Amino acid sequence: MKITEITIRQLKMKLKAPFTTSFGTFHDRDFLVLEAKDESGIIGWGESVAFHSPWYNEETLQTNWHMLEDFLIPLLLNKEIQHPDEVNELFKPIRKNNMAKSTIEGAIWDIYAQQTKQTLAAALGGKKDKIEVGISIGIQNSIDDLVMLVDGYVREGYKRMKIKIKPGWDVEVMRTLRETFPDTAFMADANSAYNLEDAATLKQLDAFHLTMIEQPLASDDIIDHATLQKLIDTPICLDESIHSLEDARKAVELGSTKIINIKIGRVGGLTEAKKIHDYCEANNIPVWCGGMLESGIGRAHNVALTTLSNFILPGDTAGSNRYWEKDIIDPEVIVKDGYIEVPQQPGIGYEINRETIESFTVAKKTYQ
Ligand code: OSB
Ligand code: MG
Repeated sequence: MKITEITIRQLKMKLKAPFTTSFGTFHDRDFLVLEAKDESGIIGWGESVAFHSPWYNEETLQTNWHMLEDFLIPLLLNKEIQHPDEVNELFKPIRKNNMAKSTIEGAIWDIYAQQTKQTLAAALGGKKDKIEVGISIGIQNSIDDLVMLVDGYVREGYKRMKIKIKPGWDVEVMRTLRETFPDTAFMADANSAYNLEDAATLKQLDAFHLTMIEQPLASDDIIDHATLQKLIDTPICLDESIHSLEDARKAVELGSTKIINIKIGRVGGLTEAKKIHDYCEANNIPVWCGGMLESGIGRAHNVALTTLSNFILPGDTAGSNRYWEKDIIDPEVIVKDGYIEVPQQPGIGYEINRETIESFTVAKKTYQ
C-alpha cells in the first residue's frame, strides 16, 4: 500500500457531563482525527488522544499536529509499505511523541484491514465477538452524587466501576461505595496524585477489595511503585508510566505493576500495544484497555484491540452515549449488559458520519 493523501482535522466536542480527575476538569474534548487515503482510494481513520493541554503527558493536540505535519507525514507519504507493523519502524528515528505516531498508525491499520477484507480485530489477531466493559467515573461534588451515578451504571450493566481518587477523596469514598455495593467490582485511579509518604492512606484501601489501584505515584516512576506494592495488598496497575514494551518489561521485572492498562496512543500505536499484550500474556500479567475520552474513531480502535486474548479485565471503553449527545460514527458504540459487540464490517467497522464530523471541525488541512 502507498498513502497518497492525508487530512488532519481538529475537532471540538462537548462532553455531556464534565469529567474531573486529580489534575482538573474537562468540559469539552478537543482532539485531532486523521484520514488517510491509499492509491486505490481506500480510506482509513485514526484519532489522536492528546488533550488540549499537557496534563496527562507532555503531548498536546498542537504538538501532535506539528509532529504529524513536519515529521511523520513526510516519512510516510508515497512510501510503499506491506504491513502496518512497518510504520513503527519507519517512525523509529523520531523519539517519543507516541500519540502523534499512533494517530497515523491507526489509520494505516484500518486501511490494511479493509484491503485484506477483515475486521481490524481479526487483523490484530483478536477472536472475541463481544468485549466486556467497565466505566471510569470522575471526581464528584459529594459522595451522595457518586453513589447515585454508580447506581445508574450498575443498573446499565457495566462490569466494573473505576473511581477517580485524590488525597481527601479516597478512603471514605471507597468505604461508602463498598458498603453500598458489596458485590460490585471497584478499582481506583489516582492519576499520580500520591507519593510514597501516602502509603499508610493507600494501605487503608486494602480493606475494600479493589481489583486494583491505577497509577498512584508519579507518571514517570517505576521504582517507588515497586516499593509501594510491597506495602499494600491491592494490585498496582500502571497507566501513565508505560510507553513501550521495554517499559512494561522493566516494570513487571521490578514488581512495580501486577496489571497493565494499555492505551494505544500512549504506547505509540497498535503494533506496540500488541507487543505489550503478548509479553504480558506470556508473563501472566492481565491487561485491559484504557480510555482517553475518545470519539467513536478512537473507541473503535479500542474495541478491536480488546478482542485479543489477554484483555481479561473489563476496560474503560464505555458506550458513546456516556460521553456525547451525538458521536461521529454510525452506528454509535452501544453497551448492553456490560458488553460491546465487535462490529463485523472490514476495518474499524463503523461508518464515519461526514456531516457530524464536519459540524465539530474547527480546523482542517490536507497533505499530498
Ligand atoms: O487515567 O485513565 C485515565 C480520561 C482521561 C485521561 C486519563 C484517564 C481517563 C479516564 C477515562 O480514566 C477513560 C474514558 O472513559 O475514556
Ligand atoms: Mg488512568
